[in-house]
Amino acid sequence: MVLSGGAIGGAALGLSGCDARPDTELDPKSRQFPQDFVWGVASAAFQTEGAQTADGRGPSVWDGFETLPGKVIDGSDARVATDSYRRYAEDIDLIAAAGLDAYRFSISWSRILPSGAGAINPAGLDHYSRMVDALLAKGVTPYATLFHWDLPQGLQDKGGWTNRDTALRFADYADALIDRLGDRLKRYIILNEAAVHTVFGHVTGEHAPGLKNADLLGPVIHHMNLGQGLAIQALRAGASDLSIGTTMALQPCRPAGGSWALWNRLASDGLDGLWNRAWLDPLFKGAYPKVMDDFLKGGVVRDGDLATLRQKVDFLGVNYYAPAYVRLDLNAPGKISPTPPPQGAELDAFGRHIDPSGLYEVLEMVRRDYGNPPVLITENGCSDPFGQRPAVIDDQFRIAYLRRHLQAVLAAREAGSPIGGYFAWTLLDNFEWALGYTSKFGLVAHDRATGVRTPKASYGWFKALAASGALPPKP
Ligand code: GCO
Repeated sequence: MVLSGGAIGGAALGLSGCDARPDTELDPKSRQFPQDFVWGVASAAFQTEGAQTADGRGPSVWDGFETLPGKVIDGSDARVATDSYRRYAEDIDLIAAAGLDAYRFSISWSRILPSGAGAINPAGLDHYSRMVDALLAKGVTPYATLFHWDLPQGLQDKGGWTNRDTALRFADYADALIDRLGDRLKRYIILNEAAVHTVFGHVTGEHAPGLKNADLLGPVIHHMNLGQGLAIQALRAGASDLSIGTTMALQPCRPAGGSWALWNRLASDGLDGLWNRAWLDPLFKGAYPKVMDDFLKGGVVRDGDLATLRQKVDFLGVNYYAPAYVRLDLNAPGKISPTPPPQGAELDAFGRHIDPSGLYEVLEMVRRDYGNPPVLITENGCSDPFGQRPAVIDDQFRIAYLRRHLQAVLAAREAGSPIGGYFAWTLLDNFEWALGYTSKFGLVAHDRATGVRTPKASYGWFKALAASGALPPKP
């Protein structure tokens, strides 16, 4: 998920376009990934599990949100989704049959602590324990995300991430996980795309919890960063042999051109601060970028917090889909409005620019500005054209998208970025948040009527790639 003109209405407003940028086909010297490169697929609990009342799970913010009229465009919900809570063994078989090394999934906080705090639900832990065992039995390494946007409703009722206490409860949740799973589950991703949850959930209202208040940006950003720091500490206290990272939706932020280009540059720098650096700077430097000053007034950051935010991570997870194009708009929240990509740019189903050079650009930013940490690409992929139509099984457009972005990964590695793995988003067509089931990102189609899973051409292509580690050239 990324910030885009289409997603928050900029394109619909017919805003002025950006200066044209040539589309790129990055050209790495070698097409060979190293032997130990990690090939995987990624998913998220709410988008796949279904079984929303099974085994004592409590409600999450998305359970209520998805039932509100108009919030999910096809009127659908995730009560069944891909039924992966029950059918996880089939999913794991598909991953193993593709010869993949790793599966990134997320744990539902409200299965472990049904109201977000208080009594632990052992049946929830049992589920993930069985899943971890099933993965390990097939030789697939589990990577568990702790928070993929499904905050327990009980915590939202007390203010959710606007309330500092949520950060402390997040650490309790991490503690419960490490205690039960830490002997076998060694790889953790703390937050998934906190910027998306912050902006879509608290400013534009397109995602749960559906709030629309730009004043919440500061507290939500800080409390998520604080929760992340505390959760990392809790995990490390529980086991000493973990690999811990966090996943961000990094996007190059590009200004609209034309006569307002200089002003628009202010907007794109501002968005870069809020979207990318408000998360990277605290983690790697123990500080907030200047753009956060106004948002963090009033004692949100307490003494000692910045030291907690700065943690050693074993890797940074980078999710990349498309660049963001913006312009200055004095009437918009944060004075930033999305704007369409350059005229003539190649677009994806969301109307976003398909631009692998943007992935190269954010990887270069991480290398240059943040001490060149180990990186995993924890999500990258593209959707079928929108609509209720059946999945495209011969999905050559997806193969082309993956291939071109993997070229950017190879090029960034050659420039010196230690990128150790790539997780395609996603295994199965699933519940795409506010787009319901109209947007399909899977390497495998999922028939909602029968539950049948049908591999697409991209599944076979990715399987061959994982086996050889050699990226095929442009056909
Ligand atoms: C994300 C999301 C996914 C989306 C994907 C496609 O982290 O962005 O994990 O939930 O499905 O991005 O929009």
